[in-house]
Amino acid sequence: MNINRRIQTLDEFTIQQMRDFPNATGELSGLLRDLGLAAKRVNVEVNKAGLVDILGDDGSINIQGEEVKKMDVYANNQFMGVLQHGISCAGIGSEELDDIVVFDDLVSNKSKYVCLFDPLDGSSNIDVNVSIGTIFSIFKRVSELGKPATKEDFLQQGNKQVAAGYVIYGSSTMFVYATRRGVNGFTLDPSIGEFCLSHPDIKCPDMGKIYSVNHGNFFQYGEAVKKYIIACQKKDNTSGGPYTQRYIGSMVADVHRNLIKGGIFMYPSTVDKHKGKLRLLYECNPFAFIVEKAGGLATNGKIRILDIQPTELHERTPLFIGSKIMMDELDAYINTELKENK
Ligand code: AHM
Ligand code: MG
Repeated sequence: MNINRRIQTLDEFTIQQMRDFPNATGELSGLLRDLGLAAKRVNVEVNKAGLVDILGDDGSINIQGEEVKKMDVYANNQFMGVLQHGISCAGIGSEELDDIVVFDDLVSNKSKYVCLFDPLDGSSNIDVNVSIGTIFSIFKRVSELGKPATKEDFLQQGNKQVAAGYVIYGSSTMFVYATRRGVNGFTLDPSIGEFCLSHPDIKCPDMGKIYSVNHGNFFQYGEAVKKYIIACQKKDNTSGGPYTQRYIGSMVADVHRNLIKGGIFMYPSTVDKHKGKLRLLYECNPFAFIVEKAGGLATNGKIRILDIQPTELHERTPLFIGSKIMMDELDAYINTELKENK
């Protein structure tokens, strides 16, 4: 081990970034620090999931009509709790909660940021020891500072995000976040309990060999998507051979892998679900921001995810996201279908 090697923790990194902007107030660093703290607490419990009683369903049904796992509730409470007791967030929206929670106290009302999160995405995978994650999105408020945050603060286009990120609870635990200055990844060093900069300035390769989609839904997808999936399996595509199919069913793990290695992840609309499954505010917007900042693309098949004007907190959207050249290939199939249907 090289003992002279300088390790930079998440907190040191965000403070370092702040030093480049002498007018910065430190609120965003504070918010990221709070999120990092909640992530560490959730990580401890996720790692014990196979051992303790906390594992399993809590029996209730969330706003999306899905069964809630106990760990979802725990993670939601941790993220909401640290942000509420911190001084950098005016309110939150969570995939687990019906409505926004506005903190509405003297300190929080002065905070300029609001945060949306999916506290534990892919939680149906907890019971089988597959990686899961937390996804978050941070906006600057549009409402008046000094007053409570409003719904408009949360229903902003994704291109207004100030920062977005995710935590992956996997073979190691990582905290990855993006600002307009780029994407950086930090791996949790359990021996010191700190996220340490391990993946500076992440770039999504322009081309990859991985396509990720739920093949079980193949016959429910639109014609263009079906044709693209078939093309992914042919010998003569852009990479010069069939792509590799990888789909865990845990978006954080699937998109994280494709971000690092290059690839495309798709959750298209189906015959039954015209808007797909994934939520714009808690899953698609943050990942679209991260992947675009890393040089990739994200659309709903028609427009950029980041240009969608949300109208509801829990709205869903089809999602196509990943390496630029693979996204362009898909786009060509979608455009051909559009022309044929004119
Ligand atoms: P969740 O928010 O209820 O955990 O669902 C989201 C997850 C994503 O992580 C994953 O990509 C997707 O659902 C998988 O869905 P499917 O099983 O339909 O392919
Ligand atoms: Mg989710």
